[in-house]
Amino acid sequence: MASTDALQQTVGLSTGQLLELYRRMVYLRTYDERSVVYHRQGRIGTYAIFWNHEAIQAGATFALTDDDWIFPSYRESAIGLIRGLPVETLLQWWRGHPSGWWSPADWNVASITVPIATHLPHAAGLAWGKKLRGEDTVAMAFFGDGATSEGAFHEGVNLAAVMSAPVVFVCNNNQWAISTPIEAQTRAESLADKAVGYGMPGVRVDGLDVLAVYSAARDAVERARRGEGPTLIEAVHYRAAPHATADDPRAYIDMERVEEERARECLGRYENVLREAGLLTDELVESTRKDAEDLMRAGITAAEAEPPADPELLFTHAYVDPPGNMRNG
Ligand SMILES: Cc1ncc(C[n+]2csc(CCOP(=O)(O)OP(=O)(O)O)c2C)c(N)n1
Ligand SMILES: [Mg+2]
Repeated sequence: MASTDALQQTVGLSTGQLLELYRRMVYLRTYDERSVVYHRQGRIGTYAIFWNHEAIQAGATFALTDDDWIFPSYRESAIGLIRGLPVETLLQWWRGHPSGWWSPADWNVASITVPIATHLPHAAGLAWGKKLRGEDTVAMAFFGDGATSEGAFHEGVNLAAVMSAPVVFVCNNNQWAISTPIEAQTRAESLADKAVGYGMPGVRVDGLDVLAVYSAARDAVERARRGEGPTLIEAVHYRAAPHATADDPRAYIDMERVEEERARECLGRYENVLREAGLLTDELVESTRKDAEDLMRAGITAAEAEPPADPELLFTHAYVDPPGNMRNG
């Protein structure tokens, strides 16, 4: 079919790859929607919703190999799914259970980072270290618009540039940092412009267009592997869900705008692209969603079957010499 050829030529992906990208978006979407339900049912704790961020997460990571490292923030908490990290492990993280932590080197997925931007120097350091060892590993770090105001953003991005470290910095510009709008965050016209000051390319893409995000990430990964250093990608969209389950955005966001954004959501948009190219059928949509739902159901069952953690663990790694009032007996 002509439109299939055109699509494949534009982005350079095979039919199988285009559908794998779709599958990853559906898995992320399903994980997110089910997690909000599990939170309401009291089965997981406070949860950071990433509904409509799937194009950024699936698109950018699609440019990586499994040897490359991913550094997620809480907004990309489920990114490990892409590498095969078990759903129950990710759900246990939100349940505050120790089995929700994994060894980053097992999956090349760093720990989920809550302190804003603190993982950017880690990504720069890992990538620089790999380069010194002669490995061609790339590190991809995710963070938000608000993170670009943090000192650790400056430190991580500048270090990566100075060392020509192979890092792809992916800024999810959803235009809100909880209740702080982008206008109050920066006077810069775009966040991609900040790259100029560090001496690296800055690219601005539509964060709801999974193929545009993928293309920008692929170029950045190739550049990094050629030894030409880091790139800053700004993926622009608009937060179409509360910051987290503990947030009530009605206090600060125009909900009509949010409804408009929800109508433009990224998964339906990619489904339309695939349908127009003759690649997606109703049966495939149904079976992909069902597989994702089954995986989630099995994941929450496995998570809940795990015995509760020993509360003493809270202190196990906190002190070399526990103070007297914390010692047993
Ligand atoms: C160092 C630090 N300061 C403050 C916070 C509290 N906090 C949690 S999320 C958030 C907003 C971050 O917004 P942004 O970087 O745009 O990411 P988004 O949540 O929109 O994906 C803040 C300030 C934190 N987690 N870490
Ligand atoms: Mg934000």
